[in-house]
Amino acid sequence: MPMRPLIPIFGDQLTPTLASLADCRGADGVVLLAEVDAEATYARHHPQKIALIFAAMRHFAEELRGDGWRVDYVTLDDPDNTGTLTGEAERALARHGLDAIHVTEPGEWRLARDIGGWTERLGVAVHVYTDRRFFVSAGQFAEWTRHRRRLRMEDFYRQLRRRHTVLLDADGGPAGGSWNYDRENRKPLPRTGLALPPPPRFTPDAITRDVLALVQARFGHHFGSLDGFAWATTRRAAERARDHFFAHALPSFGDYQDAMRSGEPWLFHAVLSPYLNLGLLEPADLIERAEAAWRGGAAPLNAVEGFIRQILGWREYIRGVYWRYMPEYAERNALDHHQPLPSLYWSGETGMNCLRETIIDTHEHAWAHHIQRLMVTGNFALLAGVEPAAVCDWYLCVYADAYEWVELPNTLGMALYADGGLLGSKPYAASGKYIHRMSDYCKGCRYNVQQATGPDACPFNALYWHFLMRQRPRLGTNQRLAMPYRNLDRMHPDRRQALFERGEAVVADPDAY
Ligand code: FAD
Ligand code: DLZ
Ligand code: SF4
Repeated sequence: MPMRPLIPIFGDQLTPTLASLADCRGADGVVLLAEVDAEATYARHHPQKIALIFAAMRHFAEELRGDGWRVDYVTLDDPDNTGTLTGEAERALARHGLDAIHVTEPGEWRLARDIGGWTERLGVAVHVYTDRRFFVSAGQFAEWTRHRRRLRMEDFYRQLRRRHTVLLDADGGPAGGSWNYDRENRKPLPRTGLALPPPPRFTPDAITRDVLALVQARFGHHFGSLDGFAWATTRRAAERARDHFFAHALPSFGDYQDAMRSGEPWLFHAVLSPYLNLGLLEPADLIERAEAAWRGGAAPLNAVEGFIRQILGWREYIRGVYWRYMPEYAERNALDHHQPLPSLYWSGETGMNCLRETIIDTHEHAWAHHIQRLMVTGNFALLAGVEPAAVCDWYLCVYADAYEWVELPNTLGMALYADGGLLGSKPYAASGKYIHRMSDYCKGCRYNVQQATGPDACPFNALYWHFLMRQRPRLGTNQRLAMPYRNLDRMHPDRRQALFERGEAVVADPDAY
């Protein structure tokens, strides 16, 4: 008798060409999608994130049925729902009399560990497929790290450009003569005269409205508002979001990638990570389209190269780091930081306007763009010495695109330097000067960004110097910090002392600021 497989599809595997689906085409199997309490609560996800995932899962089930698959969909409010993916796989095997499981590797270590126990627990053969939506498998990345002292994203990215013939000129060199155009991509927004593209927003259909009601009832108490939910929840709508980005934002994406503006969370960003991470969009397709936009004259090279680097470079590299170093990676705390996460991260109640604006965006949209995540909330947590695990938990909860494989290395490694420099050659620590240069936040702030001490001084300023002083034993020999340490040494001792004292006060009670 041929095997009849159960094909479980997790909430971030909503891709019709997924390996387990492609390879089981024609088998007399059953696809299982299950909304389960364990996944919805292992972090206190933003309600918009849960609603996006459930609504996209329900639409994907319809898509698969339309494509001829036999689909079993378990809703969260099904009275027999066991609340875990393992429990639902067990029930589905029995319900349909199936005798094997074919599953694509999950995005998180925690779930991979559970699946590792399925053969014994469920008594059937379990075939785990490599997730072919990524360019580089965990094994290939591990191989790349062998014999390397430093894991430079740039080296990795260039190798992938060559291997997949992306943005190359006729003789195999980088298009336009340079591998990286980042130096052209650090412009603040001009004060006037620049029209921002309208953000693509989608009106919820009946399926999504049902999910919104369910999520409001079950998870409405989590951090975050459901009111403005306007995410795409079908593949077709996600493709419209993609097309909108290419038509309206890509040409200026590079120039203003690092800029921030009050009340404007979207700017020229793609805002495609939630769809990419769910599987509604595919990275290879975005890369091809971006390159075609440049070759067709629709977007400049600095924008297109920057965009492709995020997807082919950073996204793959981050995932590689996650699988290479988990589970130990999640425990790292190289700077020995132990402060609790300030309450302001949940309440948004703070006089520091940059933090307040970023947290309001996050609360309203389950979204903030990269520089807000890195240089505002991330930078403050780093400078204030917050325990990395607490910061990582916050990021995993609050963003619509957050899955541990991508959230953890970005937060623990890139923003907090808690991996001791595996990901970055120096901490992304910055004073208020950086935020002032790249945004208009300081204009509306009760603090004065030009001051470093005194009651009205921008707290980031003293915190920055305080961070350098207290971390000197660990960071003092870092060549990339030589200049700020020289500046610190040139300061009058009284000034150093005043900065240190104000830094101590902010670290002791960040919520008072
Ligand atoms: P664009 O800038 O347009 O980039 C295009 C795509 O490239 C993105 O959609 C995304 O899929 C990918 N990408 C870009 N930067 C990164 C990166 N650093 N790592 C991995 N992929 C990247 N991204 C997530 O997808 N999920 C997270 O949970 C997440 N947590 C983060 C936490 C912190 C502290 C920081 C600093 C960054 C985090 N990022 C995360 C990376 C990045 O901020 C988002 O991917 C980006 O803001 C998505 O916006 P976009 O689609 O407009 O990206
Ligand atoms: C994040 C999430 C949530 C909130 N709910 C579900 C769910 O009910 N069912 C499901 O299959 N997946 C869900 N997910 C996504 C999973 O957490 C994700 O697949 C794993 O963490 C691996 O990345
Ligand atoms: Fe943020 Fe300081 Fe500027 Fe206020 S003055 S917005 S706290 S950087």
